[in-house]
Amino acid sequence: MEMAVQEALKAQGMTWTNPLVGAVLVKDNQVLATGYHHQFGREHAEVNTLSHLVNPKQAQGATLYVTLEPCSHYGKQPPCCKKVAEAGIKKVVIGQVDPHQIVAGKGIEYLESHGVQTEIIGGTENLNVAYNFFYHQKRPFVTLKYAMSIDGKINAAGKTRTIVTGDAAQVDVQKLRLHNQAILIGANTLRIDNPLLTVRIKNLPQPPIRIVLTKDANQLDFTSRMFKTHGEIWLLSRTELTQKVAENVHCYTAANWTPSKIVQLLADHEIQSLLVEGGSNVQSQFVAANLADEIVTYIAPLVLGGTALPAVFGQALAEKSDYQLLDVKRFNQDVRIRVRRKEC
Ligand code: AOF
Ligand code: ZN
Repeated sequence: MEMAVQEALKAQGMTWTNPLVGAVLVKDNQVLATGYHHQFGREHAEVNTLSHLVNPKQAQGATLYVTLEPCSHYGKQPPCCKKVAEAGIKKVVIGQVDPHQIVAGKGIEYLESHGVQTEIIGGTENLNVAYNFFYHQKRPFVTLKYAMSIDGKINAAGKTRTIVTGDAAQVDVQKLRLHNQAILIGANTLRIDNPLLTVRIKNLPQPPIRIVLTKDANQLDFTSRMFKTHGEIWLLSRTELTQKVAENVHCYTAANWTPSKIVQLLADHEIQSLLVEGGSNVQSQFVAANLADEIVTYIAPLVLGGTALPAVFGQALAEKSDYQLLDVKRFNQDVRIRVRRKEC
């Protein structure tokens, strides 16, 4: 199963709202074939693995290790459980049951009723944290990310951008973006940082949707770097946009875009994950609404001083929020701390 997990990870960032799935076909203690789901819309891990056999007959009597329950529905691809049974596979060892309602145990039922043994061993859930969360909670998994100085500040006083962390930490942020289907910033961050919010370490077929939260979309500076790049951009505004900006720019209006409304909009579009990159006011609204599921903090050995802008600032909390530590990792001079909400 560990090999199957490594297979699945090869497609990081490529499967969009589909899960990462890997598989290994074994017979007589020998690996016959490995495979994974390469890209959203393409063949599933099971079929990809079977396609690597020199002779399809080799599958007869073999055991398939797969990180997720084989699917049972006709979607963009035909049902894998049928292909597995037809191939003559004797047993399927499954990393986790698919939480997606269209499958959710039906793949296992099909296999069992067609003479294929199944065993659920668990342990692959971390491959698809947001996917699992989305189908259980019916809303996207929200991650807050910020970089701060050792004295807890994200920006020096004034209106210019402060580079807090070094290169290695910034590459890590690219990986974080790879795992999210949407990235949110506030209008102030757009103005001050002028970020691209793109993934530059891999060419993604479906890059994360970039979302800007603003009171009035008409006040945004459309000459910002972000608007010169490809990929969808959503503007969440109180007022309608009076001009057409570009094909890739969409404006959604509401009287007040609270975190729960934002999360609902994303859920309606089946977006499973959201990365909130700033600024401190937008992030504090997510914390106050108890909608910050994971917080990723980079801490740099730098003191910005008492007048600089603190992290997650602007909104009082009704009560303190407890998180649990996921891990601590060093990136040269910087340290990354990841915490997750206890209920997640
Ligand atoms: C994948 N890859 O290897 C497996 C999946 O629209 P479809 O046909 O691609 O179906 C997507 C669903 O199929 C997905 O939500 C999950 O429930 C199931 N299994 N999906 O993309 C795979 N095994
Ligand atoms: Zn499938």
